[in-house]
Amino acid sequence: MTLAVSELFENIWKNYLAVTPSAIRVHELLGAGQALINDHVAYRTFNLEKVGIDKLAAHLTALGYEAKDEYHFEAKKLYARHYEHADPTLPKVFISELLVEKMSPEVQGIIKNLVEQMDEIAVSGDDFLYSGTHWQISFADYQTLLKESEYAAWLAAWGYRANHFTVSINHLEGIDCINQVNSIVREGGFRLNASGGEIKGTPEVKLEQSSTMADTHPVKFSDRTAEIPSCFYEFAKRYPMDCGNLYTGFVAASADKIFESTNQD
Ligand code: OOG
Ligand code: NI
Repeated sequence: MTLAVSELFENIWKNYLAVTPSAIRVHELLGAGQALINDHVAYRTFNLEKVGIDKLAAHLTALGYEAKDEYHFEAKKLYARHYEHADPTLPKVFISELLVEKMSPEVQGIIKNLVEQMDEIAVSGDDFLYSGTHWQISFADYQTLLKESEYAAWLAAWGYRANHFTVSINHLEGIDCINQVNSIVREGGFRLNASGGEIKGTPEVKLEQSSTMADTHPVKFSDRTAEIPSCFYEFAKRYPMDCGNLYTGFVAASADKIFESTNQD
């Protein structure tokens, strides 16, 4: 039985809040108690057969989501696709995957070991998109991943949960531009991701984005507990295309910098 789409996102949201308490504060700052519309949520995975993008997307396509554009990230060794629903109030979903074969043999070995620990059936469970990790990893292996791919390390520690939610600036009452959003969030005590500048994208590419740096939260590794970056909040403003409809895709050059919102100091 598949969950109703609203129930699915409510569960994803609760699971995200459990490690991202800042999200409540972001809502207070921007929503003044009103419900906010989320432009998109994002997931990370490995491009291995058992857990590739299609496995995550199956939970969405079953609810009417459709695959749209794809994106390549050469330096970070990632591939991504985004999904949309016909109901424009439902968040788009951006799913990326690490090109495991492009990692060093040592990192490939660690990742394959993690995925081998997973029960095949977990991936098709109703709760998969808010199920977290399905493996044990030592702190030393986490550190090895971190040296080569921050993305791989984050995924190994946090697993299958929304990496971020994204406030749709277009839907905010009384706030129009991303500069305003950034000021409010900064004055609220948050640090913004400054990689490539606080604002990624321009009206010309039809999408402007910014994001907080991820909260930190304790993770239980197999041999110790450590406090590491968890999840963050993003802000997006979309601009109309020539036809008049808002652009609904993503911008690879901007996304490349948004990934860095889970970097450690
Ligand atoms: C995804 C980064 C890309 C966007 O909106 O461009 C992204 C991630 O950090 O997993 O979310
Ligand atoms: Ni995003």
